[in-house]
Amino acid sequence: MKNKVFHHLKKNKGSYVSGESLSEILGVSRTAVWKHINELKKEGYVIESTSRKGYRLVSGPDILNPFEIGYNLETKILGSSILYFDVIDSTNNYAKKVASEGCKDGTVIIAESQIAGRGRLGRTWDSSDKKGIWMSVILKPLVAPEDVQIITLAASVAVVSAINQISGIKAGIKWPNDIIIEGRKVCGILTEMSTEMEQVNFLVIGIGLNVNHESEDFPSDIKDKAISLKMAGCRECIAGHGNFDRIEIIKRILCELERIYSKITNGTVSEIISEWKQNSVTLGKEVKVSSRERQYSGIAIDITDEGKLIVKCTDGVTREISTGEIAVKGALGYA
Ligand code: BT5
Repeated sequence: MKNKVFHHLKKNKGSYVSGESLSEILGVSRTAVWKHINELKKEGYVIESTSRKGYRLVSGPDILNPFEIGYNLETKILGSSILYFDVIDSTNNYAKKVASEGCKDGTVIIAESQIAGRGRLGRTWDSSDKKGIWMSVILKPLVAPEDVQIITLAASVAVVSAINQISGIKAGIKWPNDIIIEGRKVCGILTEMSTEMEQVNFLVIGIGLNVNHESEDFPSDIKDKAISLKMAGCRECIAGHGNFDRIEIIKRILCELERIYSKITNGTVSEIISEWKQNSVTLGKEVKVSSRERQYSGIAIDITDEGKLIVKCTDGVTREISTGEIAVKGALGYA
């Protein structure tokens, strides 16, 4: 009921709604309405009330309230269920747990901070409290395990597109799925899956996006290579208090991810590849590839329909790289 009160206040975009009309619409007493308003105020919502005009939503707290994310969310599957934590070890860990217990397709796990945020290959992901978006999306696609790479690429395209729509900032994708602004990493994606007999049971797409960090919020070991949307600027797009609205960004990412994910189900995967290429900061560049076996240098010339990077190596051989790390040569050397 508290959520419904919020929705009606939000719908009226800063105008007053009388206690009487709220009680009529929601079918509860005016005292009950008043109680829910007080609960919202306790959570940090600023709601003006006057006895003549009623209630007016002025602003909300900077927390990722699931009912705010769900408000007018224009998706069919993603965000069908949103589980929210103040602190968690890792949203990917929790996502894998609930997915293996049988949760809804499109369930999203979100946390304000992670104490054991994970990157790939056992690396850590810095997840400062309330500064970023640390979330995992559970998908149950009807694809074979070898086709999962394309969904990871789809996720990076969705994040780049959401960043651009919200902030006007043009981020780029470093293969396979690091998202980069001004040569620094703003977002990392960790895709994990459970498979059985050549079939994917579920997929967890973990997205870590730095949003409202100042440079000093990053630990010293990544200070020179990490950036947030706030640091990247675009002042006119930032809400009055100087921060980006993390809820609007989450909603946009979920919408974009669903838009791009639908290309897998309706067989237009080539469009994902083409969007990825348009946003790539890797193709056409000199790269160094480190795989488990050895290192190669060369030019990244293309990606395959499955998302493998094609590198024309300095030894004359053209190789398709499916795993491993790459460093891309830019103005300041390889990064
Ligand atoms: C990634 O790994 O980039 C995937 C990161 C995925 C994080 C999300 S948050 C929600 C979900 N739950 C989780 O537990 N994880 C996912 P990788 O390519 O291995 O990059 C890791 C490296 O990036 C680290 O070794 C650092 O050098 C650097 N790094 C760590 N935290 C960073 C941050 N906040 N911003 C930029 N770079 C960071």
